[in-house]
Formats: sequence, structure tokens, C-alpha cells
Amino acid sequence: MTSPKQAVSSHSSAASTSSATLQDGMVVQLDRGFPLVRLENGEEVRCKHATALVKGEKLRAVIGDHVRIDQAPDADMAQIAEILPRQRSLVRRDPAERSQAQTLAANFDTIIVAHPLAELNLNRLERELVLACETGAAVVVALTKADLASEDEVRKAMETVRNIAGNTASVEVLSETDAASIEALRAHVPAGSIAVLIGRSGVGKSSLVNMLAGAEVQATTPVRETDGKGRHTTVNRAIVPIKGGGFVVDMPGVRGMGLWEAEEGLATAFSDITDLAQECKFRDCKHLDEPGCAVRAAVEAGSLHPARLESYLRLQKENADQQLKTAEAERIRARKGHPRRRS
Ligand SMILES: Nc1nc2c(ncn2[C@@H]2O[C@H](COP(=O)(O)OP(=O)(O)OP(=O)(O)O)[C@@H](O)[C@H]2O)c(=O)[nH]1
Ligand SMILES: [Mg+2]
Ligand SMILES: [Zn+2]
Repeated sequence: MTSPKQAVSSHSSAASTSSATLQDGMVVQLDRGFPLVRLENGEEVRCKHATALVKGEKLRAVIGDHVRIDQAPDADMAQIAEILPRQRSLVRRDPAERSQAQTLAANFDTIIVAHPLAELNLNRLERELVLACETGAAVVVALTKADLASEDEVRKAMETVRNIAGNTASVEVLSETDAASIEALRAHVPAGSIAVLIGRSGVGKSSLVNMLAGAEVQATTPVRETDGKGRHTTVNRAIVPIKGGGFVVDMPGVRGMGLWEAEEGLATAFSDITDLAQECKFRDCKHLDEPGCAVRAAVEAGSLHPARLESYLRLQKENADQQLKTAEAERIRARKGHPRRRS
């Protein structure tokens, strides 16, 4: 099956364009309008997608994409003629069209998963870690708003999250009031690198961006007092330069993080379980009620938390269901003679 992670392989409408007029750039802002592309000379240009590029496919440039643009002097607007192969991409199941993938960002080095320390949602964190691990990027869990928690809560949260993150992700405790904590986060985004910030609305992503940037570049809003929910303040995706470091992508808070072809991400994010599974009697053990199951044995011995196994099985089922649905949708498309997704 083709993965959207490799799906963008030199998609191009350049055949109809003289390559001499094409310029390399990167998508640095994405809002409801046209993508903003920064060219190598620093100039920023609003671009539309060339018709030939998007014809018959739902392909669109995402934040971080390396693109080639056509700035013909007689054209009304610059055009993205080519999206270069993505080195890395963050992909979730499209919440609207569930048999499709949606790419949220491309070509980053690090993913920072933000959670308010005092309001940890472990199920959500586990899911985000699977998606993050699937990209192959370095992963950092940012436990935000630590100033709102007691020392005891900080210690407990660290322990819980370290257990989940294992050695697949670094964990940082952050607070607006603690400059040293921001320095620790900055160290994860050295010059020349790009980090993407993900997490629910209101967890403090834009606040982190501002602290990293050393200026109020992104708007922030207090969470609703009644239920503590965020207000979806950030609606655009933007790449912001970090003072003395690389770049950070501020993203709108996303609710749904449905898995999409995340088998490797599952294996990495749940390496505690996949390591144990090596010792199961049957190679295809589902860790349900098979004899000789080393994973169940670990739960019974108390060395693996039952909730951890439950999460793993739930996410694995979700991933398998998605793959079946996608395969089915592909079959239907092929039968109807629709053009298949390019590989
Ligand atoms: N006490 C405290 N409040 C914080 C901290 N970081 C952020 N906040 C507050 O949390 C609220 C939400 O922060 P934002 O940065 O807007 O959250 P966001 O994740 O960007 O939210 P969306 O853009 O809606 O996705 C703001 O009122 C911030 O001032 C912190 O370290 N301590
Ligand atoms: Mg924000
Ligand atoms: Zn087993």
C-alpha cells in the first residue's frame, strides 16, 4: 500500500513550464488564503497551486513543503509548479473524509507534543506519540504551565510521562515563569532545524513560540474559565524563527488525531510492549488470551500497567481498521475507473 509519507514524489506540472523560470522556496505560512512561500533570496510570495499540479488529486502544499514556483511576469499570480518529495511528514486521518489522509506539516526535524502538566490526558498523549514517532522525527513532550501545579504534581506527572515516553521521547517541564525551562526547550531546536508544535487548543503552544522567539509574535488567549477549554486562537500555520536557534511551526490546536498507517509509530511508541511481544509463544500473538503470551504475563506480574496494554490494543485496532477501510475505498475507486492515487 502506498503511504502518503512517500506519496509526494516530485509532483510536478513543470512539464508545461520552462524550468528556467522556476524558483525554489519553502511554504512558511498557510492560512485560508494562498500559501506564503519564502524564496531563497528571502522574498516572500503568495502563490496559488498550478492547475496541472492539483488536477485529479487532493494534493496541496503544506507548511514546511519545499516547492518550486513559477513567477511568470505576465501571470496574475505566482504558482506552485512543483512540490518536492517530503523528507518527513505528519499525517493523520482526515477528520472529514475518513478514508483519506491529511498531512499537517512537512520536513521538520522535531515534534514537540504539548500538554498542560496539571491536565494530562494520557490517552491523547499516547496517540500523539504514535503519530509523532511514525514521522521519524525527534520527539519532545512539553509539559506546560508547570507553575499551576504543586511540586508533588510535577514529580508525579514527570514519572507518569517518563514511563509512557520511555526512551522514544524527551520530556521537558515548562513554565512561562521559568526562563531556564524555555532554554531547555530551545536546546531541542538548534540553528538550522525546524520543530513542529502540536497539542490541543489552549495548552500553551503559541505561548511557547513567543518565549522561544523572544517576542510576542503569536496571539494567545486565556482558556475558558467555565470548562478550561482553549479558544482556538491560532488559526494559521506559521514558521517562526527562534532567537538563537532554528524555527518552530505554530499550529492551530487540533482535536482529532486519528491514526493513519501508523504501524511503525505504534511499534516505536509502544516499544515496551513490542519488546515483550518478542517473547510471546506465537509470533502473531494478539496478546488477548493466547497461551504463552509474555505481554499478558507482564500485566499479571505487575510490570506492565493494564491501561497501557489496553491503549496499545485500542490504537492497534484503530490502525488496522483504517487500513482495511482505505484498501476498500481504493478498490471502489479502481472499480469505478477513477484515477488511483499515485504512488
Ligand atoms: N499559568 C500559565 N499560563 C500559561 C502558560 N503558558 C501559557 N499559558 C496561558 O494559557 C493560555 C493559552 O495559551 P496559548 O498559547 O494561546 O495556547 P495555544 O496552545 O496556542 O492555543 P490555540 O492557539 O487555541 O491552539 C494563555 O492565556 C496563556 O497565557 C504557563 O506557563 N503558565
Ligand atoms: Mg495558539
Ligand atoms: Zn502476546
